[in-house]
Amino acid sequence: MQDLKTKINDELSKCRDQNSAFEELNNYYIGQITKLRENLNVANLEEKDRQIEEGLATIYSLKTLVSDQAKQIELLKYDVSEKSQIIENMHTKTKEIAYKINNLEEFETTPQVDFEASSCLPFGNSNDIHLIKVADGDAFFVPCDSRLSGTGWTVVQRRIDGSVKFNRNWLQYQEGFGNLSGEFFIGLEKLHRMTTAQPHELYVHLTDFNNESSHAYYDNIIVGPESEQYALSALGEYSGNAGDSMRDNEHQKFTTFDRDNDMSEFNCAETCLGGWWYNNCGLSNLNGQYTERDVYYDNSEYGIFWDEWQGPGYNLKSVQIMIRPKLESIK
Ligand SMILES: [Ca+2]
Repeated sequence: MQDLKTKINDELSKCRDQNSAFEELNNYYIGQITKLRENLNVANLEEKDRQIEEGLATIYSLKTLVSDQAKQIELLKYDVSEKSQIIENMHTKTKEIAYKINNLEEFETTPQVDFEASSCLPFGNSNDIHLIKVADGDAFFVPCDSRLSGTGWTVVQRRIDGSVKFNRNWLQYQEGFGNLSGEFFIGLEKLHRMTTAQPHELYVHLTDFNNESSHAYYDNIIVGPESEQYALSALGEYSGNAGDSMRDNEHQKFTTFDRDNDMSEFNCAETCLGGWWYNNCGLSNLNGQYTERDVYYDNSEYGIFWDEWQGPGYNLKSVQIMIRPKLESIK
C-alpha cells in the first residue's frame, strides 16, 4: 500500500513536472505566436500603407489623366466646330459656283455677250445693241452708235417719231422705258452708275424738220445718286454748234410730274410735259412732247426744244443723247 502511494506520488510529481514543462512550452509558443501576430500586423499595416500610397498615386495620376483628357476633348470640340464652319463655308461656295455655272450656261445661249464691256467702247465701230455691265451691278442692253461722232458712243436717249410717251413718272424715269431700237430713255440709275464708274463725255445730236443737224458736246457729265435726286452734278466744258442750252440744267435735280425738285414755283414737268433736270424751267426740254411736222413751230414751250439753236417754241424732229468714257481716262 505504502509502495503504491509512493508510486502514485512519484507519478503525480512526474505529471506535475511534465505539466509545468508543457506550460512553459505553451507560454513560449504563445509568446512566439503573439510576436508573430504583432509582426504580421505591423507588416500588414506597412503593406496597406504602401498600397494606400500607391492607390493614392494611381488616383492622382488618373485625375491628371482625366483632366488632360477633358482638355483634349475641349480642344477637339473646338476643332470640330471650326471644321463644321469650314464645311458650311464650302457648302455656300459650292452653291455659289453651281449658281454661276447655271447662269453661264444661260448666258452662253444669249448673243453678243461681253462681260468685259462697261460701255460701247470695246465693241469698236458698232451700231448694234450690246450687253454691258457697270461695276458690280446687273448687266443691261444698250444701243451703240459709231456714226454721229466717232466710235464707241452709248446711246442713252432717242426721239425720232413720237411713238413712245415721255411724260412719265419718277419710277419709270429711274428705271428707263421705251424701245432700244426706236425711242427710249435708258434710266437715271443706269446713267448714274455709268457716269460715276469712270469719267464720261456727253454728246447731244439735234435735227430739225429741214433735216439740218447741230450738236452740243460736254466733256464731263456726272449724274448723281438717287439720294441726290439724280442731280446733273457736272457737265464740264461745252463745245459745238447748237449752243450751251444745258448749262442752265447743271447742278439741278431731276423732276417728274410726281416729284417736283425744280426751282419753279410750279412743277416744270407738268408745264413742259416730260422729266428733265429742270431749273426754272430752263433752256432745254429734250424729253418734252413730240410734235408732228405741221406744227413744228407752235411756241408752246412744252415740245422738244433747244433754246439757243431754234428757240424755245421750235419742236425738234429728232434727238439722240449719247455718252462715252473719256478716252484719256481709259487705262
Ligand atoms: Ca417747283
